[in-house]
Amino acid sequence: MKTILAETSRVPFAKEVENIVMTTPVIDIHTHLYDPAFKQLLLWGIDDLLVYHYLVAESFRYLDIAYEKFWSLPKTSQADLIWQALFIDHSPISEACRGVLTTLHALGLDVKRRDLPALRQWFAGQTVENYLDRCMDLAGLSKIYMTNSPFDDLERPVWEKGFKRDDRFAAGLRIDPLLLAWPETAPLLVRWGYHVEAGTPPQKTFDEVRRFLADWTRKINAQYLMVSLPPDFEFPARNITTQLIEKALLPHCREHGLPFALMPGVKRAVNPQLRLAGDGQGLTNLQALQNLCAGFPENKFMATVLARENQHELCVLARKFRNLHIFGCWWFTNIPLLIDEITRLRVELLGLSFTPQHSDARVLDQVIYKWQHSRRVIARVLVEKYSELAQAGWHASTVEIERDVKDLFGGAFESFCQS
Ligand code: FIX
Ligand code: ZN
Repeated sequence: MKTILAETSRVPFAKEVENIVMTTPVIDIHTHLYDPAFKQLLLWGIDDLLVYHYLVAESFRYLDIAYEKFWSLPKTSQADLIWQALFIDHSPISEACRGVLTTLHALGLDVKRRDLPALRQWFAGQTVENYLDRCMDLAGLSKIYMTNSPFDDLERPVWEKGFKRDDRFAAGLRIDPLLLAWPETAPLLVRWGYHVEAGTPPQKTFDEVRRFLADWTRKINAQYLMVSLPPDFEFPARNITTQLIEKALLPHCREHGLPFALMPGVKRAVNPQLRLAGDGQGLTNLQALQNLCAGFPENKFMATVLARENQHELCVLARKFRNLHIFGCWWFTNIPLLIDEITRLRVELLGLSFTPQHSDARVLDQVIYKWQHSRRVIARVLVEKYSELAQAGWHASTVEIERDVKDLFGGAFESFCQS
């Protein structure tokens, strides 16, 4: 690796490629951030950075406090424990810890003082409006896709009441409970006026689910529908999940021209005591995705997979199906080692027709580190690829490199959505 880096940094246009990758605006196509109109749902600041579930999981490698005791503490006390365990008692070299430091450093804060109260004081002086501009600017973001769930009791009332939207935020309609917990979700739909009660003929039930999806697609102006799935997801299969997909979701997506984004590979609550930090991952049988892409050529699918071992198979699937757009290095794969490997794999098999990264940020400030770190890795891969072309006598012009990077950073995704 050292040799490759040394060689590529001598390439005459390496600086130019790096500069383009570091400065091209990005469309962040999947986050858990909110339009500021959602008030407290948009998390930001040092305490939320520290209690991020990635850091909670890591801190319990060192903490010996009972899980329930930890959860009973106020957020600042949880953050104190995490800071002490992950930043003071040990050097913060994991990707998620390093991310906190990259973020603070980019904001101009002095991290080497290791002074948590001083950091808190600085954040107390910020206002969300200015801070949002600052974070988007430092991350180089032009647009942020939210994860919007009608099943979220804090989020739903805000949509129902209505608000003036910030046009930098786009909506993704998230439907996990609909597809994965039908027995609990059906009564909710009934309560909201959709006729899916027991005894309703199946076709009428699916029509009513479509009416629900259409109402929410319109209400939030959804740009795609999204679900995360367990590794054992199968399609086709004899169960309600696959029936809802085939008879309600896919017809809805076709009618509205919207992609259906699947995120397979998550094992929810492997350790429930860790709450949000307790999810794991597993290998998915991607035959299900192949069956969807092949069986429904009029539908558009997006996919990111959690297992490293699924990445190659996913790339090969994308080569076979142009109705599949693959994206992001999701969650446990969002570490430099795997971003490098997965981006290389994708470039070598797919050229530029994919979206290498999304941030999955849950705390606004995280977009700074997630994008700075990923941009550096993507730049390294691209410098190498353009220099290999140069060795073959093909010199990419500045305009061509800018075009390519724009595609990787949201252009290819938008074209796919519009196709
Ligand atoms: O399902 C998802 O969208 C996941 O990204 C999250 O549930 C997960 O908790 C996360 O934050 C990963 O980065
Ligand atoms: Zn997510």
